[in-house]
Amino acid sequence: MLKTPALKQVLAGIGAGALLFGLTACGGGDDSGDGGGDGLVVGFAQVGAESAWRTANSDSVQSAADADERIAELKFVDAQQDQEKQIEAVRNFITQQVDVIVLAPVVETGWTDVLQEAADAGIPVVLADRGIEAADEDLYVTRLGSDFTEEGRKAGTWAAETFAADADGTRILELQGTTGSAPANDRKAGFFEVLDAEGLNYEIVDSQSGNFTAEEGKAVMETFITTHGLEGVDLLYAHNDEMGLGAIQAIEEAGFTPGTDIQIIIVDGSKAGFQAGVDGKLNYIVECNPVFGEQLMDVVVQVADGETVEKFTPVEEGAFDATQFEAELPNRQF
Ligand code: GYE
Repeated sequence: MLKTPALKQVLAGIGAGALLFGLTACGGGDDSGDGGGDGLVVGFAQVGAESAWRTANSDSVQSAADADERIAELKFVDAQQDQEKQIEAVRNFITQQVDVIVLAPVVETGWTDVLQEAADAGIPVVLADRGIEAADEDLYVTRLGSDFTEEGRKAGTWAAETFAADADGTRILELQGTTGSAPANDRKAGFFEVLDAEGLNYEIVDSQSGNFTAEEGKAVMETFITTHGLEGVDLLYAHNDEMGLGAIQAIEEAGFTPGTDIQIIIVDGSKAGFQAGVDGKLNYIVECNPVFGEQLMDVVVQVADGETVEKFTPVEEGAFDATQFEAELPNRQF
């Protein structure tokens, strides 16, 4: 059977054809779940591969499933940041009667119908990473992931302290994540909540989505520079590393010095992000931790067993300023 980790790893290593053969040989089929005690079949509809964070998250989940004797198979779908593809993946998981569906929803809205279909089929849904709108809270069992609002607050706290003495007002550019995604909505809300609470005198010069990618982050930053110039702009708040790193390129290409001419905050904390910090090109990093695969497998098993779980389990995270970048860089896992 696929229960021994060693065999599963071998099967994973030699590809899908062999994996199908392995399942067939075990008497399971691609179309039948396995709730009978031989290990769980889990469907995972992942957002995409848009960032180092995401790649690390996919690796963490896949290797935790491979190593976990309680998991017979993880069916992994990369939805390329497209909600339609995710909905299709969830529908396929329902048809295949998987034991548990794990969904990292690309955006917060538009899930009611497909999640109701999963509920009607008796298949529990676990949200990993991103959340969905509160109105659909009954349609999933639990969410394991970051507290994005808290991440935004950490960024806001640093900005409010750093610019407290900025008498003529702090001029801010914002690169938002994917429009309608939980981390974009919540990182924005938490950030400005703190700036308002602290009474910072600020102005949002511009705020656009860079869709969490380096390419779009760079392109949007180029537009910001063309439209507004950078003179007198104090701060760039980028909702993830990739967009911040793309923006740094745009800033350099326009002849400015990132980290000095304009201060920069990023969220995630990849190796590349910390390296840019060590190089003096950015000023504050809010950590977002993607390495929760093992924790996720525990939750999946608890949910499959019908145990009561918390509605939300936050992943623990920190934040780092310039005095900490160098010491922290070797600790980064992605
Ligand atoms: O910050 C970003 C990725 O949902 C927390 O998605 C995740 C975010 C992460 O594209 O890099």
